[in-house]
Amino acid sequence: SLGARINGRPVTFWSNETILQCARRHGFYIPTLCELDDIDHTPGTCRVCLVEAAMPGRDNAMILTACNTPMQEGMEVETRSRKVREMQRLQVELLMADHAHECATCIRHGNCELQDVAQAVGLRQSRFADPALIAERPVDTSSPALIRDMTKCIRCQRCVAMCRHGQGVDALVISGTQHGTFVGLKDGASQRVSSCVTCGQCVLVCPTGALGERDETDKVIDYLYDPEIITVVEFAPAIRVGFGEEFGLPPGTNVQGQIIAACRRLGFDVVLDTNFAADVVIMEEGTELLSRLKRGVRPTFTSCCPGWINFAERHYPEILPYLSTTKSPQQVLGAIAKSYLPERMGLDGKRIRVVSIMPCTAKKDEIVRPQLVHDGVPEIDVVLTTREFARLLKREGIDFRSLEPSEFDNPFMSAFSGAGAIFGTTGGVMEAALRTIYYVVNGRELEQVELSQLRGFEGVRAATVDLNSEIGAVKVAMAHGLKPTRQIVEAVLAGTADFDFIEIMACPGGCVDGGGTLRSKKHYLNHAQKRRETLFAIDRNAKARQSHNNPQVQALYRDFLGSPNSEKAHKLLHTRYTD
Ligand code: HC1
Ligand code: SF4
Repeated sequence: SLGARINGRPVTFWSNETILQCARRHGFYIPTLCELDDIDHTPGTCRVCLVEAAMPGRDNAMILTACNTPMQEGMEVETRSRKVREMQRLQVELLMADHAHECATCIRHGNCELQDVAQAVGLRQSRFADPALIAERPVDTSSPALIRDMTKCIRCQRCVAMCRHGQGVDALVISGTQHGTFVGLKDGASQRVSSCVTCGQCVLVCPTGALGERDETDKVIDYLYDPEIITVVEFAPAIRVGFGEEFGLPPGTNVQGQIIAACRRLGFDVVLDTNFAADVVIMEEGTELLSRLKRGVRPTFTSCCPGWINFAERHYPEILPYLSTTKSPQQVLGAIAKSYLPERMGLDGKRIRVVSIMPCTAKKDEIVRPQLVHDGVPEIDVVLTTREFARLLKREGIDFRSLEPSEFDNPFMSAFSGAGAIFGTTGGVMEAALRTIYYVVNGRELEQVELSQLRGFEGVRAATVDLNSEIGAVKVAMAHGLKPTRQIVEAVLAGTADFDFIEIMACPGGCVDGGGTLRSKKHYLNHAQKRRETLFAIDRNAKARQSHNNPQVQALYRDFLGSPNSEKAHKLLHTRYTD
């Protein structure tokens, strides 16, 4: 390693190490905004990371962006000189020139990276704000899931990088010129009809309120305070292991009990678990898979992830016949909460509204699919992302950390097996399915229920699992993130992939890092790992680890559906796709 100085202190650096990387490694703070280490993004567009750097033998120091300038032998870097601080402050003030000053009403209130950096550089004025410039920039509200408000965009291009390089969807482009530059959708499309699949990964990295979910907390509050309405709530497998972070708890803390307590405090009449519906999905999808294998139809793709469904429909319609027809757990829960539940509980089904709390933005798209709305009645009435659920608690004055954990008490639709719990992480659906398929074909349980070869974090994983029966071994694969998904889909279409069953999750890591989770600026994949470990622990401690051993699932089939894939099950729990 080579030698230089930062703020007068000798430092070593590696070849090609940037000033920012070297400074960070030695504990010097340089404010940044557009830069995002997690995705290796250093476009140098915000120019907040300015430093003064002098080279040996040169008299005049230069002002440089630290994020994309390499260290050099003998370089003398100043990060805190008065000149540097004034320049950084001016850069942020210039960013404010065409940024809508609507902080109090912004979706990012209290959690905005632009505000944080303005504070970090000591900005106390905004002299150049120009309402005319701001008014020229577009706001796209055409999608049920995502709102794109370019009056808040600071052109950091993190979203473009995430969509293009992270997800490989490439729906976003830099549009316009000069003042009019903003991030648009390809071919000038609106959000609703673009190639975007509403996975929400771009939202996770947006530093401001430019990208966000459609806020539907008001709709839920309307339901909660309407005495005519019976409010039913469900929450996703991944919610319980990520939600505590919003309230300062470590990533991966299991707050299931506090979420149940919070739902009761909010006034929901019936609190259900999406995990229960995940168990039902395994019964349906597992049975469907076996019948397809017997007919020699392969592969079968999972169908629970709506970002994946959007991707298949918009980018690879030829693949649609290979998708399982089983609805997602969210929709399965909605469908039976409006049919089976009222029958069991003696409720008026027409008065029921189902609210679904999901770590996902594409779930908002899913509920308005025409296939999932019957005579104008949707199966699910509102989806709240993790972020909106946190907002709802704040709006209703509920102090989450002080809540005593509570337990589910619904005897029909809240119990879950370990298999249902692990749906929230990549590979979980596959593992859950294999436990049940093994039982169905052999009449006895798979002994080794944790399939360690399915538990890696690589983009695509494959395994062969011996079913010890006439079906023989099944070849399975998992992909998470849309870039690996594209690879596997193209291999299937080209006839070069040899698989029976393929699990797809559109978000890297699966739902534990879904596009509706809390926006954590840094290290979010690291958080996803911790959330996933807790899901595995929930599975290990579960009374039943297989979906078919969930007593409430058994009762649902005995008392209502008949058998998996029965005519009634088909009508209620299966769907179709459109190209
Ligand atoms: Fe998911 Fe699913 S696991 S899609 O990843 O199949 O969102 O958590 O709820 O529906 O169960 C999300 C999570 C979630 C569905 C289930
Ligand atoms: Fe790309 Fe997903 Fe963002 Fe759409 S939601 S622009 S697909 S990253």
